[in-house]
Amino acid sequence: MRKLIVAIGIGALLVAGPVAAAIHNSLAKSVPAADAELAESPKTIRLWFTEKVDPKFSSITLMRADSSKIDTPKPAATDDPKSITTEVATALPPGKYLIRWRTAGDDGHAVRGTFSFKVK
Ligand SMILES: [Cu+2]
Repeated sequence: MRKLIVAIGIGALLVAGPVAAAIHNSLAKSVPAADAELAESPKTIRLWFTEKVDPKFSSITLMRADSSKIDTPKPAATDDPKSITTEVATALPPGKYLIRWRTAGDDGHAVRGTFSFKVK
């Protein structure tokens, strides 16, 4: 009996594992887009996720290529509950920039990621 229960438990894990991973919140798109080459410095950064996000539990960090931070306000809500935004107060000189984001999904799991864009 015990072996059967263990077998069922392992079976349930095998089934649930990939499904649970697939339903984690993730980044759907962004402006600037990943690997974008912009003619002008962006005035805002906006991220769209696959699930609703709470700006209070989210961060958007803008960095230069050397990982030094550029101050941006705390992320704000938008008209879309799956999207958050922040402002870029000063014009970015030509170069490569990184956006590091962090948020949580409906299940409370923290998710994070990084992408880059260029200002020409
Ligand atoms: Cu999750």
